[in-house]
Amino acid sequence: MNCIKMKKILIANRGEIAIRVMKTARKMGIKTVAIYSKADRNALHVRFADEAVYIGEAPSNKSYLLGDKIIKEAKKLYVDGIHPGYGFLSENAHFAELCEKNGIIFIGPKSKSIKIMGDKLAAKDAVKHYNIPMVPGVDRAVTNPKEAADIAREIGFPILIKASAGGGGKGMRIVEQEKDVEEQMARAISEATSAFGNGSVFVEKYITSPRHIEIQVLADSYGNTLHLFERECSIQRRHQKVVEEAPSSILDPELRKKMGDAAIKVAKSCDYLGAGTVEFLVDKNLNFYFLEMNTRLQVEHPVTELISGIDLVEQQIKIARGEVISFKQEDLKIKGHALELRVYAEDPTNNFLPSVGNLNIYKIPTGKGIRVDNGFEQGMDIPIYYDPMLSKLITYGKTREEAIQLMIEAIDNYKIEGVKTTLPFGKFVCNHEAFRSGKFDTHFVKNYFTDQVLQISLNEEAQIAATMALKIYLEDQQKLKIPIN
Ligand code: MV4
Repeated sequence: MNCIKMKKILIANRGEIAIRVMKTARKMGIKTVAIYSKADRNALHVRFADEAVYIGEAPSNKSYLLGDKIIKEAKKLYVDGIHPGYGFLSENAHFAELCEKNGIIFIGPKSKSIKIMGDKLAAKDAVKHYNIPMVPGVDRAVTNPKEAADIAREIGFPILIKASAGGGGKGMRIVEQEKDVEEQMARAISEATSAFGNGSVFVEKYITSPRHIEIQVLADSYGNTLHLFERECSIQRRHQKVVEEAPSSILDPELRKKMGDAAIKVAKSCDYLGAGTVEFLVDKNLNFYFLEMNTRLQVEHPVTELISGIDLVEQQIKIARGEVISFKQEDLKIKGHALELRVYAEDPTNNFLPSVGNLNIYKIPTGKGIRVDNGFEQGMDIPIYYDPMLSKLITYGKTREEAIQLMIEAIDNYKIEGVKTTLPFGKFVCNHEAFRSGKFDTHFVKNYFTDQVLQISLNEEAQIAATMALKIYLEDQQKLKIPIN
């Protein structure tokens, strides 16, 4: 085994994920370097690190996205490796390459894998000889609306026009009938051009009510690739995941093995290294289709850690320093059930508008089966410049019911004042019959959630609290009136 020195790493990120990575580094005896912007001078991740360097002004393009500057600082501090977290530079193939060129290990895949999987058509091309189930459609750019209409007639409506460079649903257009193909295609191309500087689009059959299920993979540099089961990510709002869980209630061991094997093949198709995620759609008949691969550690990785007992950051670091993965596929077993709620500083009763301000009160729930990956503390201001995620509330139980019950209690014990958060929304999901029964798809939020439902349940809660207070008050009054003689 050809092991590389890794005594000090720089975490090119902020918030909860920077702290999450530092915790494992510390556990492994590795020194940590934080970077920070002007808005994050007093942030928790800065204080958590062994050393910290100021990078620049608050906007991310003047700080957390400055690859050259970050590498320059890393070299000054004799850093051996850089962990990019998620977002920011994590899927920037150029940055990964720049690290290597400067003699710093990028804790992630090779830039070639990032480049391939960052382009959906290149990804389709890479996996085409691996017998991976794909959504019916074409695996090349389509520019002519007549051609798109021909394809649509062949695969049948509805179709989905997608941008090759796309992400987060941008440049995506559902087309129900032939007469709309031309107009929607023009829109998809123009949206993709302005959002990604790449107008390349392709056509797929639209899977109407799918579940979004992803498989966690790990690959070392000795050809060992394995999977750590699935995460159910169907509960999302406008392409932003809100609640994730592992395992998924719709997979049985047989389907889990099939999807796991397919995910491993996707990883192999691009010579993957480290931790990655392969996304699939699963339709009503439990057919699954490869969508894309995310070449980073994902936000929702904790649910996989809890059910597998594997520290994914530790694996990333070990793989990056040239170690062999020390366990085999057969050693891995799912134990228990984990749920994650993303706690955003957004107002769920007002269209999830970012709710920035000061965390006047901020008390995190604790207890058995509760994990909070957090980036904030009481008294802090939430900067307006970045993603407004405060923390991830994660629960773990023997069964799904237990994890859900723990989540409801943990939400009640999470005390936040000063900003509105998605905590009440999480409770709405956990109490919803469709979620509890496991009968939901990617349209859950759109189908069941309105500002009003939450307002009603929040009012009911306020009502109950007020009634309780009144009851206690009256009882106390009674006690006081009891004659002493
Ligand atoms: C699809 C699809 C249905 N059919 N592709 C959304 C973002 C991008 N990652 C792919 N997406 C989808 N692709 C076909 N052929 C439905 C979605 C989709 C979706 C996927 C995962 C999670 C949430 C979603 C919400 C709406 C649409």
